[in-house]
Amino acid sequence: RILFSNPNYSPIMKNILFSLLCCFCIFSAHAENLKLWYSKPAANWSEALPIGNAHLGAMVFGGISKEEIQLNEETFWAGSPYSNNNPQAKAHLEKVRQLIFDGRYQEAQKLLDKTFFTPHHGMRYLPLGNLYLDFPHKDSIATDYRRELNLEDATTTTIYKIGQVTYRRTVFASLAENVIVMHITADEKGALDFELSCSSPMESDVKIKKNTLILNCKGVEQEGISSALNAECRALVETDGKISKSGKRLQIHSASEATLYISAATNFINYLDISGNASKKVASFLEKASRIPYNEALKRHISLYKQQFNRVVLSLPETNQSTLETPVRIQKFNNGKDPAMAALLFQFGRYLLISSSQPGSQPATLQGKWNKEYNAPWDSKYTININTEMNYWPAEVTNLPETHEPLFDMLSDLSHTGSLTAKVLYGANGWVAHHNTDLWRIAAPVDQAFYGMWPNGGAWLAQHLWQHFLFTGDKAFLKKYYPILKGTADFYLSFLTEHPKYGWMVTAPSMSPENIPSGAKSSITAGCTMDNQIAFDAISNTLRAAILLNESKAYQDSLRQMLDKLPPMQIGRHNQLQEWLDDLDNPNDKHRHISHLYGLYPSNQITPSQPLLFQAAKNTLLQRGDLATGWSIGWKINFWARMLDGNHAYKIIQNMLNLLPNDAVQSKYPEGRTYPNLFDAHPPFQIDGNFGFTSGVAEMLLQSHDGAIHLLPALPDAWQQGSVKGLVARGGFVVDMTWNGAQLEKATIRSRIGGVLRLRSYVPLKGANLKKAEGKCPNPLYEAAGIPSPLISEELKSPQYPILYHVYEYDLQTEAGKIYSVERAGRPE
Ligand code: FUC
Repeated sequence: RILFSNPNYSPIMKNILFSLLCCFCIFSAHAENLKLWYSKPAANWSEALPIGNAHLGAMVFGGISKEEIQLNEETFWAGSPYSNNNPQAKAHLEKVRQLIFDGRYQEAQKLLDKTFFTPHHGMRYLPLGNLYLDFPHKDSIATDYRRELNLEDATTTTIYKIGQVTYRRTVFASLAENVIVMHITADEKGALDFELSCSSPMESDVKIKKNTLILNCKGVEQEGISSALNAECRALVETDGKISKSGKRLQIHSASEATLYISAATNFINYLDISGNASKKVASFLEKASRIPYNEALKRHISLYKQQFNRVVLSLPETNQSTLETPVRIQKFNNGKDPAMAALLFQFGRYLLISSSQPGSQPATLQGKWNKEYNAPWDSKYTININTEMNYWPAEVTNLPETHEPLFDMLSDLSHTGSLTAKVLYGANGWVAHHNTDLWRIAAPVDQAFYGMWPNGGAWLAQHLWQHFLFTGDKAFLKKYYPILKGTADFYLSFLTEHPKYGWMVTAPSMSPENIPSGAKSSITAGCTMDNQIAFDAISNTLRAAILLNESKAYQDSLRQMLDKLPPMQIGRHNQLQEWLDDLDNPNDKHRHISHLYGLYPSNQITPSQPLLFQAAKNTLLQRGDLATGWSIGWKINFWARMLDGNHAYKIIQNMLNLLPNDAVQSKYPEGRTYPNLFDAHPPFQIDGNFGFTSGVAEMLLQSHDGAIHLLPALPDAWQQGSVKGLVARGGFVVDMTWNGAQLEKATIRSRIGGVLRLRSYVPLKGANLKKAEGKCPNPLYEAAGIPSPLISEELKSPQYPILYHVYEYDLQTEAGKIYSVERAGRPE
């Protein structure tokens, strides 16, 4: 402190001293840096700690006299198999299009509401119930209390003392068996007594069978779709003490330790089949799991978890502030003295992805797998006009490709339901999904035309298939999923219609999610920019896949012809990227959706190789501002990373790491975007913001969408020193990097599948066999999108933009499985 407050030191000197201090701290504090910790039990859900194994989710409160565990089971949803296609739609399609092209948007919207929608707007994800453990302790006499969530082993621990006795509870959701395991110990023989009980917000019934508590819950009807799911949750107790029963409670006395095995199931088998048996399933999970002794169960869980989690390590400088308890770290983040906090939040996103999405599970919903509400916000379903896609942005780049699989399974279901929707609503080929779906894989629009008349959700989601291929080069995967990708292109080939004024082929009816043009009363439109960009990706990526898989030339030609007829991007009179075909943007619009920048991120249609477009996208970003809902802030981190502006991305990170203690005090914390448990606040809690944050940080460190693997493309000044291991680039390159003075020092790259590695860097590099890059991108897995030049509004004539940045580029021929190293060869010119 003396050094920092010394007026004799210049700011540069202070910076150097701070950096040195940070360097020292990286090594001294590492063991603690991946823990969320608290000195008090959770007073509410936003302070409780999430655990999950993708099928089961739980929030652990860590109470002293009363422990609470709030539970979810991923297939417990309202309703039953159904679809929401309105058979009247197709007969009105021509009329709707005519109204749109005549500029009679409100009339079009009314007609759409009447003929394209049904009373069914998606079913909701349900809570299961709460498990309570009542201990004969008084909160007030407990000492040495601490609870934590350790991201390194995916366990939560609560520890405290009553008198001389230390009580410890460890809870984890096993990735090995489908159970949540809770282990409770007292370090004095026989000092552990508690009562176990449960409740549910659902219509439910509790029974006790020997050492097992059984909760049966009924699902609910919604919007006229009858309920067909029931859930059963069981908690089985193993202990060295005695167990007795008192009404609907299990009593455990005179124990030194107890292990609870908790599991749940429903009768859901798949979106068409609900003939399962919840009791049988849960009984078999417990039968298997309870035979495994606690220590062995813990070992198996940790080993599976580490196989995924340990693939990426991000080290940012630790300081004294990094040792403070988590809510205080959030509160103080903006003083700039805790760089490691950003690394914790980055890894928390990876932890949440592992815990909410695994092969064979459902995809993560708006709340991941964690919902306590009887009526969840937005039904906690799948909003596919941004939110579900954002959930999976970190999957490939942060080296967790298996977590992506549930999304691929959902795409496979949607390609079936969506092909009926395409036929019934539009008489179109291929398949379509609109802006929401749910457990039952509905594909027709929901809510109202104003929000939901958007036929591009399926095509956007399907780009995740193509992206998985680019990251892995896995041709067998591409072949398997090609029909789904192709189905989105086929939809556009038959659905797009010629715009009478412009002659381009456009989506109609549609809207730019969930925004309206300045002064308009209806959102309904034709061919808005995001639609054109998604159609471009669906068609051009299908074309690239078709070429690789030797599909017929005639089909390839039909795709090429359609690409030529899509509207180009346009730069409008405020120097912005136009959101609509006409120049209707309001430069003061702060809307959370910046849909037309889909082309900047996640797509690669707007890059520095198109400087006019790149600058127009930047102007749009500046006009929209830096504040927003949680997920929109998450998106903006990715946008600024793609803008190659690390300091601006960091500014957005600061807006994210702003404490909201809980939803009840929202009005006092209008800018609060992170709860004490690090869940992201829309508000309310929505998990996409967490995932957007994680992918945003990855995007600041590594990019691979624009003709090269760009090392440290958007490093902020705030991260002077650091290192990262295990990020993945397209082309199957696993990248480790260290940096100093906010510049790359060294990179080590493992090639998973061989191929040419084109490296891009702001500093000159040296390394064995490194050659100066020449010619066009040598590796199709990370080549640029190749889009037509933008149109520029009359008012703007031809804006001049400066050269953006200087880079060095090198090529390196790689072999599968080999490791290559490069290092800084001097200062940039
Ligand atoms: C979209 C967003 C909202 C919210 C909801 C779940 O409709 O516009 O902000 O995230 O999804």
